[in-house]
Amino acid sequence: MLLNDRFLKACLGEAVDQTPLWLMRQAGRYLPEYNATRARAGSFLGLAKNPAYATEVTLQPLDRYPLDAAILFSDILTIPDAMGLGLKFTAGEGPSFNHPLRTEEAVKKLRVADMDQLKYVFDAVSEIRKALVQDGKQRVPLIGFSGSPWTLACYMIDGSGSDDFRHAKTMMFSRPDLLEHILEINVQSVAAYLAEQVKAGAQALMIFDTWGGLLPDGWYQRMSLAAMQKVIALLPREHDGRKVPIIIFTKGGGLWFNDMAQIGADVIAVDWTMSLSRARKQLLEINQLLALQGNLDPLILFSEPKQIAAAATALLEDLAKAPALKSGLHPLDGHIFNLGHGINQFTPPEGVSALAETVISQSKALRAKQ
Ligand code: 1CP
Repeated sequence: MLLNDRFLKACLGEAVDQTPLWLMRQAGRYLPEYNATRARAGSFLGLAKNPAYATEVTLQPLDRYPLDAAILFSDILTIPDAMGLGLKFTAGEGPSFNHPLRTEEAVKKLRVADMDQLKYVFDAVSEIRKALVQDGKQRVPLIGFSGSPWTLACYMIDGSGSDDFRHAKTMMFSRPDLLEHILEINVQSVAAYLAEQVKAGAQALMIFDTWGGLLPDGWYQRMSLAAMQKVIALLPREHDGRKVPIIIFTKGGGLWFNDMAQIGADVIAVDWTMSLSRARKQLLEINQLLALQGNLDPLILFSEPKQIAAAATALLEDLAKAPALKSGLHPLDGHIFNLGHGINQFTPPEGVSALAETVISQSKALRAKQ
């Protein structure tokens, strides 16, 4: 029933005809049609909390580019919002919370998010699934997502975006018991949230650990990785007779790549600090046969189309020279092309067309060579 299942196949380490492509934050402010819908919705939250608008913007990048997956249009901050922290978006300043967790009393009052408060997200998932169907067939699979327990804790404690998440890290160093209490509640919330997304129709799941890279070695494993491992252990691995692949992403986590490979995920998304050939070799060394996702520097998309094409080609050629994940596969199999982080809001939309054309043509040409 899936017209295009390249993305799911690549996640599970199966052979494909060309490398699947999607982009973190593929729906968003770099697209004029997104800005037009957001203006109609009145605000970011008005958009994200309305399943009809969320569906509309989820499909926008798929109508413009030949992408191989859709990602639910929502935000990682929906969970702390449902916990009662009071999410607001101030124009030009980004998200913030009215009630950040700054005292022991506030931390002890925190409860697992009520899934009824997040019904608008699950409604969006089922509406997007329906909208993806064309002539009785689903165009591409739908990815559901959540922030990691640690990354959510960063926003919950600091109360907004930050360069260093000073309050979250101060709590970690001075009162690790309080942070661990928050993380435990986040683990339960994230697992319930992702499981509900699967029930509503999400066909793969991604956990965004955007701020894991702020942690010292040792603390990362204890505070971020361990919590993601607990989430993964709680998740359904199959739905409707199909496997539901899990993708994990720690921005700045290259040093911990081998640790990340051992917590039960199917795919590791890497940022641009590590080459895919090196990542593939490390996976084979430790015999963890996970797929890879990534990892073009998103700022490449500000260059000329020729330069974008050269960078994407170089990335594919690097992986094509690495050993295959399993015998019988091409080295390019078991890879989902993506950026190393979300697409920048000022990206010229034409840059993405150059990228998509190159990924299709070069990943086919390199496969034909062997
Ligand atoms: O004004 C606007 O229109 C808001 C911009 C915006 C968008 C388009 C925000 C606010 N969130 C989103 C959507 C979003 N966020 C998606 C779905 C879109 C898609 O992928 O197509 C996803 C997956 C996210 C995830 C997200 N939100 C992350 C993790 C991924 C990453 O990029 O690192 C994080 C850290 C957030 C928090 C957040 N939400 C929005 C902003 C501006 C931020 C960053 C805040 C900060 O740290 O300063």
